[in-house]
Order: sequence, then C-alpha cells, then structure tokens
Amino acid sequence: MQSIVSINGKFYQPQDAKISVFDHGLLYGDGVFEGIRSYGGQIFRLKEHVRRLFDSARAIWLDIAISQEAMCDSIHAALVKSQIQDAYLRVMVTRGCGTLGLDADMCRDSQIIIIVDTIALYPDELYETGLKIVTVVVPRNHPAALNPRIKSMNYLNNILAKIEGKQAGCLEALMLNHKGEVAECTGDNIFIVRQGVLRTPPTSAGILEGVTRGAVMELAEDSGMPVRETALTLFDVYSADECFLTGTAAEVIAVVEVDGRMIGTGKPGPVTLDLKKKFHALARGGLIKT
Ligand code: PXG
Repeated sequence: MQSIVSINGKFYQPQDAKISVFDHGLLYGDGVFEGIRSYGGQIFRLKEHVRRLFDSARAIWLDIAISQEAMCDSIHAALVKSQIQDAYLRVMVTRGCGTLGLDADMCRDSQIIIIVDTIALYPDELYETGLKIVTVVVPRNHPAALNPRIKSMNYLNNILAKIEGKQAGCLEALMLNHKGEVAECTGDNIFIVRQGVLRTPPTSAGILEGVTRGAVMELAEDSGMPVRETALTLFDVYSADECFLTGTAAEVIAVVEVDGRMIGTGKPGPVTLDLKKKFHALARGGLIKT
C-alpha cells in the first residue's frame, strides 16, 4: 500500500512524478481535474466523475487524447497498482507544454495525471460534533466568467475563500453567488433541512454539480423525503432545522453554526445522521436499494 502517480499511463513514485514548468496547467491553471474516492478497493461513481471531467474539458476546448472508457481503465489500473483500499484519486488533465503567453494553440502533449493517495479533509471529531462555518466576502465565480460547473485547475476563487474562512477561525467557508444567494462551500455542496424538506441550491446558482450531492439527493428521495433544488438565502440557512455539507473528500458532515448563529439544536440533526449513515452504506456497497 503506497501512494503512486501515473502520468500518461506510466507509473512513478510520488517523488519522481514530474511535469514541465512550461505546462500551462502550472503557468495558468489551464486544465481540469476530479477528486474521486475508493472504498474497499471499489471506486465510487467512477463513470460519473469521468463524465464530469470530459464535460469540463469540452467546456474549455481541451481535447482529452483517450476515451472515457480508457480513462476509467487507467484510473482503475492506478488504484490496483497502489494497493490502497480506501484511496483518494486525484485526476488531472493539463493543457500541456506551451510557450509563454496564453495561446492554448501553442500547447502540445496534454498530460493525464492520476495521483492515488489518501485524504482527510477535516479532523475526525468534527464528523461527530459538526462544523462551524462562516460566510466569506469573496463571491463564487460569476458563471458567465468561469462557470463553477467546470472543475478547472484554477481554484483561486475557492482558495481565497478558504483563507478568509480560516482567518475567521473556521475550517470551511460558505460562498455566496453574484446575486448574494447561497452557492456552496470551498470544496463541498450545502444542504439544509426544514420541516422535513431537504433543500439545496440548483446548479444555476453557480455551483459545482457534486457527485456526492447527487447521491445524497437520491438517498433522500428513496427514503420518501421531499428534495427541492431552490435558491437559498442566508436567512434560510440561519433558520434551518439542520444543515450539512457533501463532497467526495468531505463525504457528509453536519454544520452546527453559521456566522455565529447556532443551527437547529447546535448538534448534528437526525436527517443529517441518517443520510450520512446511508451514504456510507452506499459508498461501501452495502445498501440494498428499495
Ligand atoms: N464544490 C466544490 C467547489 C468542489 O470543489 C464539491 C463541491 C463536491 O463535489 P463532489 O463531486 O466531490 O461531491 C467539490 C469537490 C481536491 C479537492 O483537492 C476537490 C474538491 C474539494 C476539496 C478538495 O481534490 N472538490
């Protein structure tokens, strides 16, 4: 069991995995990526992640040299090579080596990089007690400028928000969109529960269409809970019965305080705990769908 890196299908030890400083991925953040998890050696929703990677690439005029099927095979091969059971797979496709200057047409040899490692986004105890988050000043990227549905290698918007959040003493930060509506956190989607209804912002709010978000919405619907994708304001969040975040790295984590306001009872709520349990069962392949 060891972390391993694949570059264009060739395996390297982490310390030997190298990319040119002229790659536009480094020079301009010009590329796309995915973060994927495996549980017990099984990759969770691999096809969905790869589809999103290719959709992101299409949106930025980036041709990926291999098919979606071949990408799935490469990711799977890298996981097998690492022998890590519960892995975090970081897949990147860069624009490749080019000349200085923005011209993407000067770039050749787009690089396909797969890092197989592990990840712990938040300390374990926060999964029991819940997160405190704060709304930050920096807005989520305007969808007309750089659509957050594109999972691009330029994450400065989110990094600035995360720094702002940490300066306020929080490990996660809530971002609003250009209209002042709730968008998402720096690396997770947000949900609220109010009077038995699960609500989350729609993709038109300018968010990443999270794979975990989709899985949790399905689990809620399967258990008969109404699920609504609707614009949310901070008032909706402050007055929610429960709030939680979803993401591949974060999985499902309760939020118990937002901008100094206690959410619900100030403890992870029953719907959050139930969906968290169901998500873990689904990810580990143990859930029999009814
Ligand atoms: N919103 C944003 C902005 C994200 O980056 C999610 C939501 C959750 O989406 P999924 O499909 O994972 O349910 C993400 C997830 C990393 C890393 O370094 C990636 C994310 C978050 C944190 C770290 O690979 N992306």
